[in-house]
Amino acid sequence: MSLDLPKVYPITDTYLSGLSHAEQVARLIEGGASLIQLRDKHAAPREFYREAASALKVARDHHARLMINDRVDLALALKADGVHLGQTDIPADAARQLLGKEAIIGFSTHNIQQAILATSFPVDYLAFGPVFQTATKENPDPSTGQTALREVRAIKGSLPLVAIGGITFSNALDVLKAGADSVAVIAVLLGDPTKIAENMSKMLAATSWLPNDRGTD
Ligand code: TZP
Ligand code: MG
Repeated sequence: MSLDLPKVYPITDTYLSGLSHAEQVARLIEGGASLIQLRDKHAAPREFYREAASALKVARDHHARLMINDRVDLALALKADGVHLGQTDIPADAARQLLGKEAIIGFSTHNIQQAILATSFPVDYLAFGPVFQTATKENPDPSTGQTALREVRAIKGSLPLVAIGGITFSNALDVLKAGADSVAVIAVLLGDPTKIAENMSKMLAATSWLPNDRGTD
């Protein structure tokens, strides 16, 4: 069955927010988040494991789903809901073998060729971007723009599509109209740690104009 993706898919960032992953998850859930990705490019695996375990407790208490960026081993050990893989992480079929068929596996793509290739992988959603310029990711691929996002929409079949990179309150709806099923966001939600819940619910409101199951108009 196709993954039921919420319109807004927040990703944690401890540098940007200055908060633990668990605290970010608590505030994002307060603002209405139901699927959250833990991303940490700096913490040692042991530290990320400990932090992710606390964050998972918060998520479970509120029936939210939690994804782990990059680390299939952590996702497996913690029984997280799934893993988000990049182009240099272990292959999706190996991750699927380890995590099983119930796990959610997401996969990052940065151009149309990568997206075409990924349609044959055992993944539950494709991420595509950065659609716009982003200051959050180190050494990002070139911005794709919305035309490329439309191209990906045309080739992706029924695979849910997550747009990422530079998404704001003002461009999120356009990105959904261009073909994304969901927007993954970091800076716009976490830049001001006192406003995480408020900004999360504002982003949900900004993206609520299209029905979840909109057709292929
Ligand atoms: N992958 C592509 S862009 C990006 C990642 C992880 C960062 C997105 O962050 P922001 O702050 O929403 O631009
Ligand atoms: Mg990665």
